[in-house]
Amino acid sequence: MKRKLAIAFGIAALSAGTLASAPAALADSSEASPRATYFTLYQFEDKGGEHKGFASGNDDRSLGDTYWTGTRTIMEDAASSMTNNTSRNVTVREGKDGDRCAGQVYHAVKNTSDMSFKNNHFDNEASCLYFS
Ligand SMILES: [Ca+2]
Repeated sequence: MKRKLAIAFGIAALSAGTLASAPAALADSSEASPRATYFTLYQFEDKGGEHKGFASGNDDRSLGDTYWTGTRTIMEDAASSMTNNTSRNVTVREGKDGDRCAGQVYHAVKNTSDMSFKNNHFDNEASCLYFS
């Protein structure tokens, strides 16, 4: 954590070219770092719209009662892109069979992003996810 903040600060300081921007740089890095270790689903392509991050190992077997962050909008069948910055693969599926995930499968490989689920035939399908 501290190392990542230091790196982010260093980059921000370099691009700003002055230490006068130090407080702003710290605010930016603290905002970015929580998502760095999350599997994040986004409402639209290209990481657009609402988002929701899942900490590594934090399975959610029913997105039918999960809200996009900061909203009262259910996220089931509405995700269109993702970033998986965790060190674990995530399996996302289109449906449920009792308490189990079921139906079409989407594999979110660790440390990858996918800017569109459309070419995976998985746009607006995500209903259930678990880390492996
Ligand atoms: Ca894709």
